[in-house]
Amino acid sequence: MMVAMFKKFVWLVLISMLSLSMVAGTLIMTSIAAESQVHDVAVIDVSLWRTVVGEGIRNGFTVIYVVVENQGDFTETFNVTVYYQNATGEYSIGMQAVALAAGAKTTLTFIWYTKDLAKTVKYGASPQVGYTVKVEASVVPGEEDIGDNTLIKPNALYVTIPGDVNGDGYVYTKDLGIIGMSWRARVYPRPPPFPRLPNPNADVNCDGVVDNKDLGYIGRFWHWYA
Ligand SMILES: [Ca+2]
Ligand SMILES: [Ca+2]
Repeated sequence: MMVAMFKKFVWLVLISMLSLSMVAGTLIMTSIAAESQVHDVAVIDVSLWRTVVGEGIRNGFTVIYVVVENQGDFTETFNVTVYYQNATGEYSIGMQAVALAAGAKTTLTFIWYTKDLAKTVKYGASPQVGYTVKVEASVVPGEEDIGDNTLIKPNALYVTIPGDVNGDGYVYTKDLGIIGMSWRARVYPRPPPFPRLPNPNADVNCDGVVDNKDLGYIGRFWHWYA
């Protein structure tokens, strides 16, 4: 009788130990799975459509294409802000909110009006200096990998004398050649990859077509130095 009860007790202890360890095992597995799930958004590419603009062009603009990606395991909503930098500081170009499912990416479009930007190009400088563009994705709750939330593109946009379409600080035959290559072409913003031609920099007055009006700037500033 005692022996039978003892055997039963031993079995009970063994079974409970086994089920406890199974529960513990499940708990451990669950917590490992939870730990490998992350919150992580990233700015993975920044490209500018027009890369050279004339100083003071009334309707001057370029377009900035920003690719952001949700590299985490949850749907995220975050802000993407684009700034430009020069020697005096950092200024906002625009901000957009974006919602992305896990693993998804998207291209955002920002228009950058350039009329009030001071010239950066100086004839003879090597390399030429342009405005730096910085893109920042806001940190989402629980995010640890925040290094890829910021992407900086140095010399993203060169501002120069109108007609200096290659941005080397001098208005001459090379600029004329670039206008010639895109002559009569319509230029309009489109996401990358950008075609080699037409060259949007050739549209000096930023009205969407390369024509006599753009050639007029070359004539007006012929052989001028920035
Ligand atoms: Ca030039
Ligand atoms: Ca034009």
